[in-house]
Amino acid sequence: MKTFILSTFFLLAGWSSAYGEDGSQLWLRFNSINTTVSVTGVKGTAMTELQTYWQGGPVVLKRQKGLAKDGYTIKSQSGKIVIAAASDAGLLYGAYHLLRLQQTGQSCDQLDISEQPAYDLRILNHWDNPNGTCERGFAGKSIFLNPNPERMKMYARANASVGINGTVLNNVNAKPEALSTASLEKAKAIADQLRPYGIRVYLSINFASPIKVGGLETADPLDAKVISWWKEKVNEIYKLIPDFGGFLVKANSEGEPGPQDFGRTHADGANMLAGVLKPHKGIVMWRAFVYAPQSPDRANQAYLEFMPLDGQFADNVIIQIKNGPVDFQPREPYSPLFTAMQKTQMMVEFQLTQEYLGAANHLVYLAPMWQEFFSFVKPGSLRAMAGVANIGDDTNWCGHHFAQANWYAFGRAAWNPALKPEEIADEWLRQTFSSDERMLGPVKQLMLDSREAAVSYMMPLGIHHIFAGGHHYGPEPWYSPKGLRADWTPPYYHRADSIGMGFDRTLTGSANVKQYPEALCRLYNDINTCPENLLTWFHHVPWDHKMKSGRTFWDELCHKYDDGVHEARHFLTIWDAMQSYVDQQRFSEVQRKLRIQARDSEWWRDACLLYFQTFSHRPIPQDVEHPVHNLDEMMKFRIPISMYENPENGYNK
Ligand code: GCV
Repeated sequence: MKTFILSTFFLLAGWSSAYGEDGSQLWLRFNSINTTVSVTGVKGTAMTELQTYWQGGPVVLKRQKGLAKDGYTIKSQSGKIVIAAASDAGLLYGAYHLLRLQQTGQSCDQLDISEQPAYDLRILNHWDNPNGTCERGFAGKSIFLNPNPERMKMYARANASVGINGTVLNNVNAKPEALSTASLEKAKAIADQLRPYGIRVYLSINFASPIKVGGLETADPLDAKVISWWKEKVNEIYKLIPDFGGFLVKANSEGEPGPQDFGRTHADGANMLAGVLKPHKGIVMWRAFVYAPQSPDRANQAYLEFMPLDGQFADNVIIQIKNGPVDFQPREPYSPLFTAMQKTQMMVEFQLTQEYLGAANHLVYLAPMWQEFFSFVKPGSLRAMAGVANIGDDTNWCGHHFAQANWYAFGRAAWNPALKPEEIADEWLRQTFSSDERMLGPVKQLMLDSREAAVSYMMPLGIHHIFAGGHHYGPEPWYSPKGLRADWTPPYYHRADSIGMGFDRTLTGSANVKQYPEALCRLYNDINTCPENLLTWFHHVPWDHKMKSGRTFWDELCHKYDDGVHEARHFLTIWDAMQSYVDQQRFSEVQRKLRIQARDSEWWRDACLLYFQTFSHRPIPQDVEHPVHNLDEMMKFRIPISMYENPENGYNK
């Protein structure tokens, strides 16, 4: 009785700000009171979740043919709530929808909901290594290293609650041993834990596995022995994991092996694997993240390699393309392959882990960036959505409490890319923190502004890839060690000189603009019509170029960096005022991170402005806060973050 009264108290009062929370419950902070509410109909995970967490009226779960795969309806009928779906997964998504309504405080009286996902495949990509490190991971070790059943269950519930239905367990820089029998047995154990939540597992494979694991002399995709090795391997996988999803492949990219090593094309490689997976209904997600040291413009490379193959891929191959043509930068134009390829199935790869956005130290809500992408690329032109996971074994899963929002938003956007970033942020905040309007309004705004602020203090006006070598955390626009390939150094991208800065990708430059549809090509090609937020992406912009604000380019650059710093400081001020609406533990942990973010933003501004000033030879405008550091100080500064220095990761770019 006492327990019931206490939990009812918390339910009514919300979580008291006096109580600490560690973030381990993510957005699923239900009070499990095992109510006596009747949940009848189809037995399974949907029923269990509702029996444990639903506190409203009676619910009936029923199967209904004719509804879309994974789709569901929720209707109020004669005093009951009826959830109908064609599959167990659909019922589960319906159950979580209902729980979301409960947790966000919405009325569940007159329900008439009908939902179906935009994409069948909504997949997380873990860049987890067999030794437990996570490439570009900032939230501890891999959750798959020693899978803890409770944690796995929470992981599965969290994914299913936002509609994520697939997970690639290992890094795209795949170790051959990912296909050893021992690893496959481990993958089977994880698959068994995730299956009740409608989640399939996939594996990244190393293209040279027939050599490295199978002892063959070649991995030529057209070699009969190689094909039969893959067949046997795939049979072994499906014996262990009958609903195995398929392979994710990084081939001929950043030193990974691939079909080109044997004089074959991406299509030859992808189709061979697709052929062996096909009888099992498996798929191949073949990445288009390719670039070459000799290429005069890295942004051109994927198009050059993949366009000639348009229409040549098997029907169970999907080409997985990063949202931008270079590499998950704070702002990039969309990858032109998305509008160019017409006869090939494509999926977008977003990066949830903030490799280029302040790791787990900066609050950067990514849904606005994805919305921007979808304003250029029609959601219907894609088959699927993949997100590089930001999940690790940290108590709060993602390193930063607000990074959980990116995991959440990814699932919601993969279900419905038309959802607005503010709707998703609202839902997430209500479930994760509170529905108190005094917190909701300001913090939602902070989230919505956060990506643009990060662009301003890191790389405004189209600047890109001026990150510190290797770890990609801070600024190092000067980084250019002797002998390192040029496209792994910032000067390759910013090209600052006495005239101006930026990469000339116009028709008279690298002609990258030509890879875009004609109207965009024209728009981007002309310095006077090119959107200013992509100006130095497409143009070498003279320091005195007149901007829309009336300022010179140099002055605008100074203002942008400085605006970013002020915004980062403002985020801290907003959060500081939230103490009474948020539990103490998460309040302090977020506050500490926001302080780091504000300090880092100064570091970015000072390092970049002082460095670019050595080319512009112009003064920093009077109305801009002047750098508090010196350039040589900045150039000597190295951040000792051990996780970045892990030799296992072998970063040199
Ligand atoms: C998994 C970038 C990252 C690499 C990553 C690569 C990729 O280059 O820095 O860590 O490797 O992208 O997406 O394959």
